[in-house]
Amino acid sequence: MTHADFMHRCLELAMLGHKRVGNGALVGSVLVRDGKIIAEDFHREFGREHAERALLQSFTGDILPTDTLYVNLEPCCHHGKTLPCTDIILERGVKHVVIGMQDPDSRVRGQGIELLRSKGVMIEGPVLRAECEWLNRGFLSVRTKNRPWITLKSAHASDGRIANADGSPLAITSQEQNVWSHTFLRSRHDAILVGVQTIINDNPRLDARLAPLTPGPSPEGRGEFFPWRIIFDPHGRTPHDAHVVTDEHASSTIIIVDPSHAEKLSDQSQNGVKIFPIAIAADGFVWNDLWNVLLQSSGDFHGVTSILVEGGAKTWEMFKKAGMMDMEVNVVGSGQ
Ligand code: AOF
Ligand code: ZN
Repeated sequence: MTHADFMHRCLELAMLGHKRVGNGALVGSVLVRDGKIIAEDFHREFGREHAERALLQSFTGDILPTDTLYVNLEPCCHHGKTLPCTDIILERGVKHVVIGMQDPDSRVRGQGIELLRSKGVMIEGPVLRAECEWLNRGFLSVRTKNRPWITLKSAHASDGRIANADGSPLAITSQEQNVWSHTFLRSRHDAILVGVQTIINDNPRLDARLAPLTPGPSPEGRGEFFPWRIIFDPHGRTPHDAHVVTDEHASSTIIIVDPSHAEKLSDQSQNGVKIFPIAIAADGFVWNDLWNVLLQSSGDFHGVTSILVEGGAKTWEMFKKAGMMDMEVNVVGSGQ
């Protein structure tokens, strides 16, 4: 087993925190002795212990000077919701740490590494830096650009149509393409965003039901990933019987509405739907206000780090015009 193998395991563990860590980082950690993993853990939930602290708290045996701790993010050295990870690393006598990437958080940014080095801990890395940064692209974006990672996804038939002439929905993509989108797009973002017209036209469920079950931290070990669903609805037109506001996951739905129309949606919050009033300018969001709300924690919502924008055309345009995009995926279907 190599450094890369152990770092891969950190990344697998880190992914189990997806959506649960809110606006925080996805982090996994393993402790290796004589080439074997003897303990592992991950950052399980927003506000809970960080990965390496969770590991060192549950592993109560002695740490040997020859043991190596792997973690895909530089250990933090700040007092946040929990105590600094560097404290427990030093307290427990860990002598060798391998990291995957530097922490972009301004409270850490290299200082965690420096501190541990100054106390005689050997730090190696970054190992698998590109993979580590890719897994945490949302967290990186939040910490460096103050906005989530944004992917625009569109689909059109090979003849260019995105709907039937009368505006009714058109099954553009094949089942295989839909499975792919659910697995590699919907399951890999914290939230899916659409404009209200898409809700009115298509009444979509905006879930990842076609993705294979992913390994999960539940006792059963496997779980279904359920993304946040964000509806951009300036005038409060979301139908009261739409799937996204009536199904069992209604509490994962967020409606962004102009404050002057918020009243129209007030009864929807009974189902757990979150109504976020944000002033809407003529050409779309007041972006700073939008990110302020979507990156912050309030109630059982702890912020998002990545958004998949699924349309429709007006919504894509708004994001494109503002340069609010990191990746664009266009699926070309047969439109049968
Ligand atoms: C680590 N290991 O597992 C994570 C780290 O709000 P807090 O207190 O949770 O702090 C959040 C910051 O802590 C986050 O921005 C990042 O710098 C670091 N996250 N650090 O050593 C972890 N999740
Ligand atoms: Zn930490």
